[in-house]
Amino acid sequence: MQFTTLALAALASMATAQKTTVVTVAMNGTLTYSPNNIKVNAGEFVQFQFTAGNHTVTQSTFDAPCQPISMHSNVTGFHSGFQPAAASASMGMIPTYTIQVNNTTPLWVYCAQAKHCEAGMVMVINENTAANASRSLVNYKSLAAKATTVVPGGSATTNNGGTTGTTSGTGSSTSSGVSAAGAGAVGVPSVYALLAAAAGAAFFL
Ligand SMILES: *[C@@H]1O[C@H](CO)[C@@H](O)[C@H](O)[C@H]1NC(C)=O
Ligand SMILES: *[C@@H]1O[C@H](CO)[C@@H](O)[C@H](O)[C@H]1NC(C)=O
Ligand SMILES: *[C@@H]1O[C@H](CO)[C@@H](O)[C@H](O)[C@H]1NC(C)=O
Ligand SMILES: *[C@@H]1O[C@H](CO)[C@@H](O)[C@H](O)[C@H]1NC(C)=O
Ligand SMILES: *[C@@H]1O[C@H](CO)[C@@H](O)[C@H](O)[C@H]1NC(C)=O
Ligand SMILES: [Cu+2]
Repeated sequence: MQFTTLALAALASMATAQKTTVVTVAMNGTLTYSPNNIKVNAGEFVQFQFTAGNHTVTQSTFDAPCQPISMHSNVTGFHSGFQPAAASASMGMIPTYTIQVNNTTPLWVYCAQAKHCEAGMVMVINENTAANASRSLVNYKSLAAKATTVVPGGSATTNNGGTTGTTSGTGSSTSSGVSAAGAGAVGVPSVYALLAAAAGAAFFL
């Protein structure tokens, strides 16, 4: 965990003036996003770090949790694709997925793996219960418990709306991603992931 903190601190200071908020996926192997309720200013980044298991970060509407936002609106939304942590762990790295938040409209997020969403593996960026008291994380989670998970595109490899990469303290890194329009989010140039890895290397050589 230490190297990712350092890499992210370096990313925030070196790669961009915009703040990056880190969300740990599957901390301690649990079906969680930590933290699961964050405030992000327009233009800032959120980096999801997949520490265990084989999970996704996928956008839904509030009213239809566990299903791609594109099924229930004309928004494409973001989807990390499945990110198996073990494959990268053998190289001392973890997969990451980074989105840029365009505005403060609430972004509802779930994991599209098996029944993780039903089990409560959900989160919100910019919850706004002042605008609508019903649209809380607690209520989203309740709806999720009764929902049926759908994988975007029915594919295990779809990836849009952000940038995938790996973060490590070893100095070696790979980064690739596909950018696509998403509600309140936009892809991040892959240079960020590469700079983060390089910065981490500086601390650990
Ligand atoms: C992970 O483990 C640490 C140490 O036991 C604990 O403090 C933390 O709450 C756990 N986090 C989750 C999400 O389970
Ligand atoms: C991750 O999960 C997806 C969807 O269930 C599956 O297709 C893929 O094979 C899994 N990857 C690994 C490495 O287990
Ligand atoms: C998308 O949907 C919103 C409302 O749901 C509507 O205002 C907007 O015009 C639609 N955009 C397109 C391109 O269809
Ligand atoms: C508040 O959110 C709920 C759940 O999405 C929705 O049914 C309701 O219409 C919303 N209320 C207003 C005033 O938009
Ligand atoms: C987010 O920003 C990108 C690039 O500026 C834009 O294409 C996209 O439409 C924006 N999304 C929203 C919901 O405004
Ligand atoms: Cu999951």
